[in-house]
Parts: sequence; structure tokens; C-alpha cells
Amino acid sequence: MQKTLLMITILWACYSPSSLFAAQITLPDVGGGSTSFDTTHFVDVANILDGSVTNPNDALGVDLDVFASVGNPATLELEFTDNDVNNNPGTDLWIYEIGFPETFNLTIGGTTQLIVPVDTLVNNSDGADIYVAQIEFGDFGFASGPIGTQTIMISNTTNSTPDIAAVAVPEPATMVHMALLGAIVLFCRRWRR
Ligand SMILES: [Ca+2]
Ligand SMILES: [Ca+2]
Ligand SMILES: [Ca+2]
Ligand SMILES: [Ca+2]
Repeated sequence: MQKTLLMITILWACYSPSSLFAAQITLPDVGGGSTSFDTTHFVDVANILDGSVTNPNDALGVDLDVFASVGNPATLELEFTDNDVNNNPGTDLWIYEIGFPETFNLTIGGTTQLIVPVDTLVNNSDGADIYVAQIEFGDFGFASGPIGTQTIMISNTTNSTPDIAAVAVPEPATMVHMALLGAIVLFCRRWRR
């Protein structure tokens, strides 16, 4: 019985490797592509530091149809609690912004930069344009590896109202997943012999 279950599991793994990614969410990338995020990689806590922020918790999670609107002036503090925040190869923090592409200030570890979101060429289910800011932690002065803070601050000093729909760190486990997939493919090939 156990052997049968094992064989079924191996067959499932051999023929459905994509199901290993069941805990992942796919969101639009810049220029019409898409990228997968583990569900834990989204930001976890939202606090209003000052000013008026409408629906701050809509910056959490994966839903691009609802968003936090950061008033003028206002500051939204976002914290990751169940996932590491590292300066990995490639961009490290993606912030989704909806509708008109509003700029905002982003503060991480005491450094502030003006952020300009880029069009994904994809709309949400309400027909609103989806923009994304892909942040490189090296631009904020962080070395490779853990950046030493789990908190970011989005502040608005302009006349616009940024609409923050989702904030996530993209796939620090991509290399692990690829290695795992490679190992499974290798194992399946050997098992079939
Ligand atoms: Ca998280
Ligand atoms: Ca990086
Ligand atoms: Ca907007
Ligand atoms: Ca949202």
C-alpha cells in the first residue's frame, strides 16, 4: 500500500512538476510578462505613521483590485514578518501601483528615494492600469544578503495619491526551486529506467 502511494506520488511529481508551485501567486511583470511569488513573500503588516491612508491593509496580500491610497501628506509603514528580506541578485522589492502612475518616496534603512512605477501593460479586473516599481536594495546602499530591516516606509509629499495594491519580495527561492525541479527531473529519469 505504501509502495503504491509512493509510486503514485512519484508519477505525480514526474508528470506534474508545476504543481510543486501550488503555493505561488503569479502577478504581472513590466512589459507584459509575469512573475511568481510565494504567498509568504508578500508584506504582512501595515501601519499608518502619519496623515491619512485609506484602506492600508489593501497593500497586503495579492489582490490588485483593491489598494491603499496614500494621502497628501501621509506615510504608510509596511513590515515583513514571516519572510526574510535580502539583497538578492536582481531586484528585491516589487511595489504594485494602480490606475494613474503616481510617484512616491520610499524609505528603507534611513535612505529615501523617489520611486516611479513602470507600466506592466496589464489591467486589473476593474480595467485600471497596473504599474510596478521594481526596487534594487543595492541602490539603497545595502550589501548582498540580509538588509537588516523588515520595514519599509512609503510616503507621499506630492499632489497625487499613490494606490499601493501589493508589496512583495520576488522569489528569493528561485534558485532553490530550479535546483529542486532539476533534481526531480533527474530522479524521474532514473526511476523510469
Ligand atoms: Ca510575508
Ligand atoms: Ca538585488
Ligand atoms: Ca495610481
Ligand atoms: Ca491589494
